[in-house]
Amino acid sequence: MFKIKYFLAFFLLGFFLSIVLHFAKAEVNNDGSETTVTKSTSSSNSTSGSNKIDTTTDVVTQTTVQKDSDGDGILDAVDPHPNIQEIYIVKDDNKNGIVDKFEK
Ligand SMILES: [Ca+2]
Ligand SMILES: [Ca+2]
Repeated sequence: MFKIKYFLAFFLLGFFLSIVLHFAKAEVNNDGSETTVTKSTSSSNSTSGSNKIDTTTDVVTQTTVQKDSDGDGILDAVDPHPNIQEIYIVKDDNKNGIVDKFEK
């Protein structure tokens, strides 16, 4: 009897988890960000006098997570070096020994 309770608990947990995963699918976009869309629908019936009113409400929640892999504060989508923090990138194109960033 005790094992049946555990079996039913795990079965119900798996069932609800599969429902949640069905409606909340994470999708990776081309720019490396992840988008999660959650949709829930609720309907209600009410009767006022002789009129029956059906109300359906759709709620769509979209969560987009932008990644910053190197943690330099520049999102991967616009970061010229997504795996190296920009503070470590030094350019001296005219070879005069002064970092180009400080010559402007
Ligand atoms: Ca970055
Ligand atoms: Ca970077």
